[in-house]
Parts: sequence; structure tokens; C-alpha cells
Amino acid sequence: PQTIQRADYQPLSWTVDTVDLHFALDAGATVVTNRMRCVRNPDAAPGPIRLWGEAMERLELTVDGAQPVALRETGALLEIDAAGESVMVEVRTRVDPRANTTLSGLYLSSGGFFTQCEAEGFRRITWFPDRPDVMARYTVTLEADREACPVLLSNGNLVGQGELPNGRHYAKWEDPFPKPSYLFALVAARLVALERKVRTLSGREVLLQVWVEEGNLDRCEHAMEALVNSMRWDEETFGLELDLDRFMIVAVADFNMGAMENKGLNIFNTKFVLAKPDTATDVDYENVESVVAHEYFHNWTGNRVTCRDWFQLTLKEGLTVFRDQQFSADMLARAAGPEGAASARAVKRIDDVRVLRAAQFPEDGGPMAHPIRPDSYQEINNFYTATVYEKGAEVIRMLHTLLGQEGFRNGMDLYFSYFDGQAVTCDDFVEVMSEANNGFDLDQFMRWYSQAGTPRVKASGTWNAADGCYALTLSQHTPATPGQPDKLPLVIPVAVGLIGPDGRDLPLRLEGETQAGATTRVLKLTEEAQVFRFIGLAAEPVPSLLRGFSAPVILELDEDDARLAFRMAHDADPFNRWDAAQRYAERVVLAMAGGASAGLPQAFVNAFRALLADTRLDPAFRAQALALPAEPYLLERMSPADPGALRTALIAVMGALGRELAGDWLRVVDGMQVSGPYRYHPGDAGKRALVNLALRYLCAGGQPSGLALAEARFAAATNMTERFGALAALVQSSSPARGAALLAFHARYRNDALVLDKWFALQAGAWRWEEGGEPALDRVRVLLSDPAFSLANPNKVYALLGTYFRANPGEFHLADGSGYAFWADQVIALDARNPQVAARMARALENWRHYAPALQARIRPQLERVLASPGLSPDVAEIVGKALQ
Ligand code: HT7
Ligand code: ZN
Repeated sequence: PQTIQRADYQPLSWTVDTVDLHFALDAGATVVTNRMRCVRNPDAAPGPIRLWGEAMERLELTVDGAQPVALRETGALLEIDAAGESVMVEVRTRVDPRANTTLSGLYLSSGGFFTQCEAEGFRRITWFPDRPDVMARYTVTLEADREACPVLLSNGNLVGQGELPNGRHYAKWEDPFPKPSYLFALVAARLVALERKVRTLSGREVLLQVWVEEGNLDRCEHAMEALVNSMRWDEETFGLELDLDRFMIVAVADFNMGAMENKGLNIFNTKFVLAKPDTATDVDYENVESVVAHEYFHNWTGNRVTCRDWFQLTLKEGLTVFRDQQFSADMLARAAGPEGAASARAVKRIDDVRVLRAAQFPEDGGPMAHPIRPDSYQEINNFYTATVYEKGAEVIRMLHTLLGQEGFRNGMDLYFSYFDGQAVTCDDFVEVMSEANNGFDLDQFMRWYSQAGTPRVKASGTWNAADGCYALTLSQHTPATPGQPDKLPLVIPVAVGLIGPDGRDLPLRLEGETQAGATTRVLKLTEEAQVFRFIGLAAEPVPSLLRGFSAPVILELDEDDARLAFRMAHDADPFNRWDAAQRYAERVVLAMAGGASAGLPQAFVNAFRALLADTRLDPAFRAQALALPAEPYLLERMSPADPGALRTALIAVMGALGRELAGDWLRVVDGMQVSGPYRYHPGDAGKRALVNLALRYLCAGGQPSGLALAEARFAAATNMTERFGALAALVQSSSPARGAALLAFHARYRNDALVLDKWFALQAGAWRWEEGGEPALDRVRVLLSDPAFSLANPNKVYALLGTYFRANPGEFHLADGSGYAFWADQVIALDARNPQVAARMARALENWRHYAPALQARIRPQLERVLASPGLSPDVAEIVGKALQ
């Protein structure tokens, strides 16, 4: 496959300023007429008009009404020589939405028409300079059968509609804002809308709509609420207002990713719109809120100011993830009230860091490691990664930390004032941040955009009792990644606190300062190694480093068990308190997996019990602190990774914690009643999370009383969070009742696609709790033929295969290699219909060299089999090819 280099960027010789699209929609043969005014780009070298196109039939192409004099076609690229300053290019194509199984371009879902154009789907609809630096104004006319598709939507404002002969009708839409082609969208389907009218900050009335299939109208309220809250938050926090008269969200069941920020017409995976208490968990509610916010925030960070090229993807994604994280933290803090706000924010931060550690750290340590702004790619769809999104958000967060809230806001204001309506680069963004902050030097900071790999920050302290000085040495090192053998030092903000022997934070005074100040300070690590001397201390402190996870690094700090237990009990920074518990748990689990210890250390059990019993702590925080680190993260920390040994250790640790703390867990379940009907509220959600965790441990412990409690709670549950929590606890146990519970759950929700996804995922993720238990692979094979399963629906694939390959390593990495052979079969089968989804599944084995040699020997032939498979897509070829390099 061809590799595209960031350094090769050239502006196009011709761009487009207006596009007039006409769609004669038909399931098997849609005719698209595209009239675009192509204009010469004064900033580019002279050259032909360049148009990209694929997967369609070209019926006609004219330039200013005549056949083009010179036209060259190479693969997906068409080059047309043209004279003058502007020409009208008209191209008519025929596409087949029914045959489009890629879910990119124009496709069908439940009989309706939908589009997905990011990153390069528009070229599957019409020939076009399909790059984000071509921003044009669009007028769109949709024509379809009225009975099958009563609703016709596109970007912007509805400017006309009417009847046509033969039972057809049309609608005409005009988008007043220039946009890149990846933000184009249309929907033609049988849908209904929940509507709300709201006023923007400046007093304009706007119409908000959430469009869904008729039976789902009772599941849209939460998404609408989230949209209204997002609008308010962006007005209050960044002074950014909705710029359209109408903003639409449409839910579709077949969708490759979470959602898409098309201008004024967001298209969402149903999973991130639909929620009602009987079918959605607290986590689902939380996800709906944050995805709605994320897409809404793109209206400014992504749409009004977009990316010059796809290498700049983090410009919009990292920034927008940061914005949605801040929004969610603010929403949680507001709901928790002044008393609970700090803990609520910490819980959100913990959630975000868990995702980063479980998904991004392994990516950064494997063959797909890339900087947040990559230097090259073969298939851009493979670069919608945890690095671009989550590490990208961490980089923005560090800017926010370095510049402060006000400095960051000033930078954002300047960014929009300079670049509104343009397609720009990450350098542009960082430069305005500097300019808005008196030339704040961000030159070295830019290395975060160009260096891959997770930096290691090593910390060590020396205490000098004679002069009351604690000298903290911080050093940094970023390991080599593919193509980047040598790394330079980064700017790393390290938030530090020092804890006194009584467990209280000490006021901090650095050498050279006249008096002590705050109890948390942000140190700027910019060299390979630096020493920071804290003075005026009466006794040796315990350092609490990287508070709030102030930088996306791995902190290497030698702390003995007693120190970890001390910080678990006393660290004033809730994030670090959680982190101390995670580090301790990681140490205990990995020691067991490595055969270094057979039982749980009593000190660990005591530290856990103390956290569990501390009723002053928010239940949501306790649920986080008492959950073991994610399995993929632990695997990453093992060398070589041995998924079987890790699983055995996890089962042992969970079981032992369940048994040893049984009385405490039972008390938690008893004492955590949530009264009244279900409402999505962080206070209630925290209690439910802690109860569900207690059930998990009790069931893992295998005692009859615990199993009976989970059964009873499953039967009596009044909402999905409780029902699914109890079911998950039963499934992750040796309970004889788990089969019956799964059947009952299925019977209740057999017609509900989203809930069935949970049912599939639960079984694919099941551990083996007893000798002779059913291997997850056997179950997954059976479920592949379940009538509700379909390889055509990404949600189903992610639920069943994605969970098995990525979230159940103990069952996937079978010693006989049968899991890998199954993986190869599925990746090949999926690739033939949907390369994006196949590539995501393919990534499950990219870090194969990290595994024990016996497993590597089983994996390699399967990777080779996939790579050699005829007609393999560039998407999968890139993943597997890089893995094998
Ligand atoms: N910007 C959107 C990305 C997206 C996407 C990318 C490739 C293929 C399909 C896709 N669907 C959505 C989503 C977002 O980050 O907001
Ligand atoms: Zn996004």
C-alpha cells in the first residue's frame, strides 16, 4: 500500500467555492448530480483540477458545459486541465447504497439512506477535491420516495420542499457556512423527532431536533438535555454560540464509530443517543452526555475552524476531547454540589486516565506508535486512535495547566479571531496560544506533537534532616518507537504535593523562595534531569507526584507497600489516592502472576478494607479505588505478557478480596439504598457503582450468600444499571444460576438491539471460574450464529468479537492458538464487507511481540495468513503489515 507523508502536503491548484448537489435517491441506483464551481487557488502552483472518486459509476462529466479537453484518470484520481480563474464542473454519478457494506459514503440502514463522509467518504458519492482544506458552500436537493423516506435532511437550513410525480417528494437545504466535504451529510428515512426550541446567549431562537425511529421516541430526552447543556456550557466557558437556526441529531443503528459532527446534522450511533432507565445503565447515560457534547463542541473546534490535512486530526479531536472532558467534569461537579464537587471531578479524571492507560499506553508501546500528529499513514481511517484523541487531549490539558484557565481562554479567543472559516494546522494553534500569552515559549512544548512513545518520569527524593530539605530529583526518558530511535526531553508539568507524617499536606517552599505557599505546585520538568529542593520542612515528607495526572507519562517511583498504603489512606489529591491503590493492586496481582507470591498480603487487604469502610468518601470514588486495574493495562506492564497467568492471578485476587472482605461488601450492599425512581444523577450512580462492585467481589468469592444476593438483586432490579450489574456479577462467577439469568435477560430484551449488545458482550467477556468451565471461544462461536447477531452491524461485531479479542485476554490467548485462528477467520470475513471494522478487530494482535514466546509462535502464522489473504484492504494490510515488520 501507498504511504502518505505529512511533509508532502501541497495546496491544491484548484479548490471549490460552491457545490450544488442533487440526489435522486434509490436503494440500488442513486443518481448524484454535482455542479461545483472550481476556482484557481492563488496560493498554489499552477496545475490541473484534481478530483477523487471511488466505488461509483461516472455517467457524465462536463467543464463549462462541454467535454473536458484533457482528462487523465489514475486509480481514484482524475486530473482535468482547465483555463481561466473559475470553471463550472458538472459530474453525474450512479452509486449503489444497497451494495455499500462499508458504511462509508452513502449507505442504507433499516431502509433509510445515511451518509458518513469523514475521512474520505465523500469521494464515494461524487468526484470531488475531497480534502479538508477545500471549504465550499453547499446547496443540496434530495429527492426520494415519500412513503419509504418521509424525512429528508441535510446540512444547514431547509429552503424548499414539495411533491413530485410517482409518489416522490423533495427537500432543498442550504448551508450558509463554507465547510469541507467530510462534514457533508444527508439522511432520508422514516423517522420522528423530539424537538425543543431554545434561545442562544445573544437571544436567537434555535430549533433542536433528535431524530429516531418511531419506537425510540421515549429514549431521546437525555440526549436532548445533554445538547441543551452543551450549548449553555460552550456559551459560558468559551463564549461560543450555536451559529445555525436548526441543529439536528439523527440516530442510526449501523455506524462504524460513535458519532459524526456533520455541520448542523450530527449523525449518531444509536448507542450514544438512546437512553431510558429500563435499557441504559448509568455509564450509558454518561456516555450519551459526553458524546452529544463532543459532537456539538466540534461545531467550533473542527467545523468553523477545521484541519488543513488529516495529519492535523488532533487539532480538532484532541481539543474537542479535552472540551468534552471539561464539560462532563463541570456537569458532574454541578450535580454533586459544593461538598462533592472535588470528588466528582476526580472520579471523572480517573475514568479518563483509565481509558488512556488501557488503550493509549499499549498503542504507544507497539508497532502502531505514532505522535499525536503522525508523520505518515497508509490508511487515514486507522489513525482515529487513542493517541490522536486521548493523548491529544492530554497535550491540550497540559497547555491549559501551563497557561492557566484565563491564558487558555485568551488563546482560544485569538484562535477563532484569526482562523474562523479556515483549515489550519497544529502549529497555528500552538502559535496563537503563545501569542495570546505574551509570547509564552512553547517551542519545546511542540515536541509533544512530533514524538511518539510514553515518557517515563523517574523520581527519587533525598531527605536532609539537618537543614530540613527534601531534594526531589526528576528525570525523563522516552523509549524508542518505530522510526524514532532517539527522543528529546519534553516539557512535562509535574504537579507535586508533600505529605507530612500526620497525613496532612505541607505548604511548599522551594529553595530561593521567601515563604511557603500552596500545598500543590506544578514543577516544570524540561531537562533530562532536574533537582527541586523543598526547604523549611520539619520531618521527612512523603511525595505525592503527578497529582491529577498532570502529564501523560509513566511515573517511576520506588515506593514500598507501607508508603502506598499510607497514600491510599491520606493523599489529599483524590486522583493520587486512587492511583496509590492501583499501584498497590498492580504490584500484588503481578507478583502473583509471576509466581512470586501465592496469597494476598494482609497489609493490602487492610488497606483495601480501610478505603471500603471510609464512609466519608464518595461512593463513586470508592468504587474506582477498589476496582482492580484494567487487564489490558496490567498485560502491558508484564514482560513478557502472559495472559493465562495474569487471569489466574486476577481470579485469585478477586476471589480472595471477595471472601476476606465479605462482611464489608455485604454491609455496603445493605447500606447503599437509592430511594425513589431512577434518575441519572452522579450521587445515585456512585452508589449503584459501589453496590455493583461489591456484588462482583462477592460473586468472585463464590460464597453462597453472595451469589444468592446477586440473584435476588437481579430479580428485583428496577433499572438497567442494577439489573445488568447483578447479571454481570453472576456471569463472572461459578454461580449455577448464571445460565438462567442470561436466559431471563435475553427473554426480556430479545427485541432490543442495544440491550442485546450488552448480552453478547457479557458472554464474550466471561472468565472461566471453575475447572471444566465453558471456554469463551465456544460460546462466541455459538453466538456468531445467533439470529440477533450480524457481521454487518458494527455494534454487534464490537460487542461480540471486539469484547472477546480485546477485553478477554485470558480466554483469547489460548495455548493451542485456537483463539488466534478464529481471529484470523473473522478479520478476513469482516474485511470483505467493512475494512474499517475489520482493521479495528485486527488491532487486537498488533502487540503480539509483547507476549510469551510460545504464544508468539502461534500468533505469527495467523498474522501472515491474514496478510496473504487475497483482496485484503489497505486498512487491514497497514495494521498487520506493521505488526509483522
Ligand atoms: N469526527 C468523527 C470521526 C468519525 C469517523 C472517522 C472515520 C470513520 C468513521 C467515522 N465516524 C466518525 C467522530 C468524532 O470524533 O467526533
Ligand atoms: Zn471528535
